[in-house]
Amino acid sequence: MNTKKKPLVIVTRKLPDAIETRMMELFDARLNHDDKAFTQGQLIDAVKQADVLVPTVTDRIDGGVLAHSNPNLRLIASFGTGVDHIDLAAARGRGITVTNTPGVLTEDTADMTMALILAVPRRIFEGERALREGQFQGWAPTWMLGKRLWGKRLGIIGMGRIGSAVARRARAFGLSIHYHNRKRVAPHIEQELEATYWESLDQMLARMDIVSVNCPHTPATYHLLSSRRIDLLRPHAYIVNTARGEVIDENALVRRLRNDQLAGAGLDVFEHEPAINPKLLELPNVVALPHMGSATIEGRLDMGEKVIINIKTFADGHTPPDRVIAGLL
Ligand code: 8YV
Repeated sequence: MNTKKKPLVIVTRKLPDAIETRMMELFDARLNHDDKAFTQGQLIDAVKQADVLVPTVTDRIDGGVLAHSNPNLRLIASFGTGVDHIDLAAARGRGITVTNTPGVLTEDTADMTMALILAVPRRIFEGERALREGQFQGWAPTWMLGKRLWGKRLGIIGMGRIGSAVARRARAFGLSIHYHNRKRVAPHIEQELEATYWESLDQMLARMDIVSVNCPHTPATYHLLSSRRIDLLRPHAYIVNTARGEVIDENALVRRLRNDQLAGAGLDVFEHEPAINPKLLELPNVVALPHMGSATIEGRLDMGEKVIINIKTFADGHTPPDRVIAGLL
């Protein structure tokens, strides 16, 4: 990156005004005022020019795009925590450092996870829809009966920051905490969360009442909830996913739900986002949200702040705080 002049920073989506204003003060920032997601062609144009690219989850920065990057593109400062939309190996190979915005989305995403854990078994959206459609004729003892949360087992897949934050909330709702993770977490965290570790995901799935997906999407977690594993869930179990759609074999999930072999699902993310399998939307026991787990104004400002700090630190010749990979050359 040329440190004499301000770096050319291309931002692919509209960010909060305060973030854009600060970016314009610090950098030669090229913003996307109308917020239309870039096409692959526009991404190629961007990497041909930028010193720094600021993409989001809606941009697919694959090897084909990166093959066009100009030699001054040294940093991809992604606005978001997940980096599955970026071909990290291709970036590293071209000497491009990649940063993300971890930590600042944790509590908001955990809140949304908890909201889905409540909403699906307690049929909150079904009740709301029924009321709006004029079906509420007065209270009845057997109407809109859901399932009690208190005393049930929650199985968390991925006990990182977000998984742990979900566990803390869920304990207050009387759920017992179970988890599967690549590595067992530190004993003091297990004690704090009164969490039971399952080395075998298969065994955990077969015993849970609610399963929450909180792991990143990586080659290792693609379809981690495969058709075979989804079949291990008991028919009264619920699935909640606020991580990435790709972690679940969505066709298999739809099949189980349609055959009444699963009690319900709360989904904030989808395998082919923004396309949603229309069969999912036909099911009353599915709550589908438009990837809004981290959508708070505070969260977006914190994310923007992190992006700025990562760019500024890098431009000043230091290691950015949220480095995912270092570009090697
Ligand atoms: C972000 C997310 O809003 O950070 C993530 O990984 O999934 C979202 O909540 C999005 O990624 C922004 O790029």
